[in-house]
Amino acid sequence: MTELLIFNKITPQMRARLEGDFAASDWADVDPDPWIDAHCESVRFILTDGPTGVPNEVLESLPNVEVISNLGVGYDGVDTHIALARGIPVSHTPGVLDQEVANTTVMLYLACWRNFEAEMALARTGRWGDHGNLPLPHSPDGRVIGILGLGRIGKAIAAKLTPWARKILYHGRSKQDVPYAYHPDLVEMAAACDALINISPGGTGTYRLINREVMDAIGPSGVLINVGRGSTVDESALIEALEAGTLGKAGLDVFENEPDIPERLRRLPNATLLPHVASASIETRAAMGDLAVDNLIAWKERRTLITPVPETASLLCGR
Ligand code: A2R
Repeated sequence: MTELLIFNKITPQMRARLEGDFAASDWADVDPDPWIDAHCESVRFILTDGPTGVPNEVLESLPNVEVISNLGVGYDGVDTHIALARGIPVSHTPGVLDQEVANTTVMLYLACWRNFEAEMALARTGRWGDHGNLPLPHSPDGRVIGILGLGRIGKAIAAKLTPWARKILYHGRSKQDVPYAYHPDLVEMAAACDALINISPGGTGTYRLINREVMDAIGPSGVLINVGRGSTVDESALIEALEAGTLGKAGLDVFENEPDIPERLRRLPNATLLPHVASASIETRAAMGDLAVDNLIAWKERRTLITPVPETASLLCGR
């Protein structure tokens, strides 16, 4: 009988580790209704990731779930209100991906300013000679960089982008003891910076926080980078702003309806696009996979979690 139900795609290394400790099934491989009828009582553990999440109706049909392990730091696909109400603690994988996401952000930042997607495409066409070089872009040097979400990853991004920054600003719900300038108002920070980087969590609190007003404030010579969640940016307003040139450029790793990227966005020469790969190196994904599996094993062996999410941490008190 299945103890562990897996919703996301996992690496062979993760599967090898899990097979030693759990009887597991993949949700993608089962015929949902008959499978639930046969196995609903036996499932005690769930593994998923941020974008995949756990459908509430499936969770509802599994009465004996004890824990949900989320691969990745963002867990906006898991309804933590329902998990808390059911007494199900949730874990995630913070910390181990900070440097890799910051690496990707630096590459996206530089690629955006220097128009690398178009430059690389031109180099590959074989028409460089006929076409000549593209118009000169502005330099990434000496910029005022604003960070929305100066948490673990935001701080790693700030450190890695320091060589290009004349000044670093940040916005969040609270001021921190850091050597960067706090801006309690997001629109005001957007107006003050050359590049705004989003690395805040997804979910209702940040839903479309980067709206038309924020994009207008970044302005026609400014850059928006999104390595947080697609839901934080109003994607329709973003496409309109990039088409009209009221926002200069965008560098995007995340989108509203992944894996679909709207065709209008894909056609834009002033958008640099990545398929949600900010943490996607062999080493970092291995560390994230290990931590996600370690959390499941910690629960099975000791009824505790190594890296619980704050919303359900109270369920672990006294363990
Ligand atoms: O608001 P604060 O002072 O608690 O700062 C947090 C900020 N944040 C927000 N800022 C503005 N409006 C909000 N509604 C809001 N909610 C949270 O985001 C904090 O500085 C930052 C999140 O930092 P950490 O919790 O350390 O998360 P981490 O590991 O940096 O990952 C951030 C996100 C993930 O949730 C995934 O969506 C993505 O990066 O991979």
